[in-house]
Amino acid sequence: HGLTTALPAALDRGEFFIEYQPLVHLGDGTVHGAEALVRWCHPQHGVLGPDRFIPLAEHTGLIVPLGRWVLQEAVRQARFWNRSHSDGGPLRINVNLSPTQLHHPGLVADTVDVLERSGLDPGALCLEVTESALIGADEDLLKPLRQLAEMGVDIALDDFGTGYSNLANLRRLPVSVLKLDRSFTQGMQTHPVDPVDLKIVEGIVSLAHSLQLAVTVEGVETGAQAEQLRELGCDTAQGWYYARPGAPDRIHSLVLADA
Ligand code: G
Ligand code: G
Ligand code: MN
Ligand code: NA
Repeated sequence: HGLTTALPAALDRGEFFIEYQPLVHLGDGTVHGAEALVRWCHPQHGVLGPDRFIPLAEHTGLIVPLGRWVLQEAVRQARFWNRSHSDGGPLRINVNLSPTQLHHPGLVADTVDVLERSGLDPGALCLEVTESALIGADEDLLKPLRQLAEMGVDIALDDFGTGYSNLANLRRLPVSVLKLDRSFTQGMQTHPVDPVDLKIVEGIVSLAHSLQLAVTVEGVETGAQAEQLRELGCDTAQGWYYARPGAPDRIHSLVLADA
């Protein structure tokens, strides 16, 4: 595969860049943080989304150095935002971790190193792991996440609700945030909203809160969805209704606008 063989040189040449999508508080619409989403500016094919190359990078192992670069870059960016604006609590930065990164023995040391060199408060970092990556996870896999959580790093379960995980299992995971999958948000768009969908989201939120987990909703595209999800008790949201993923300056101006 042409893209696969081009990946290592692309990393050396600096062809990857990061877009940031804001996460907002559903209560008052202020910015809570941003999720880092990597893109590849390919010299022939133009800008490629992560769906085009993350699976290839996973397969070849390049995801480890690429993921380290994303983490370093996103943390540096968050540190910059927080240096110029710190009242109202630090802006959070969310970074996705793929299963190979989760299994990589250097995960904790690399993360500690990136945080120390940037000076970012570990509590301002949230690592997103998909629900499916943690299904059936044993203690060996959970230990690094536990160590990171003990340092104050938040761990989020991404795409929650799609992985058929045992809800009782949530108790033993070192997770502090559930990111409710976009499909639930889409369910809040029908008129009238399906009462079963409402009950399901209500149930997830109540379980999450009883376990001291925050709930983030993904894929909010309309004000009606935002309002419905706020009424259901969700804490933070992300989606095109607020902003598409974009350049870091945009997050900076949104935060300054809140101040
Ligand atoms: O906007 P979007 O097409 O950017 O992202 C699609 C998916 O790609 C996201 O759901 C996310 O899980 C994944 N993704 C984006 N950036 C990264 C990254 O830096 N590392 C990993 N492992 N996945 C990412
Ligand atoms: O990590 P994850 O898979 O959740 O990444 C979020 C993905 O969802 C990215 O590909 C991003 O571009 C996409 N996305 C973000 N907001 C919206 C939205 O409001 N609607 C839709 N359809 N996709 C979104
Ligand atoms: Mn994510
Ligand atoms: Na997701």
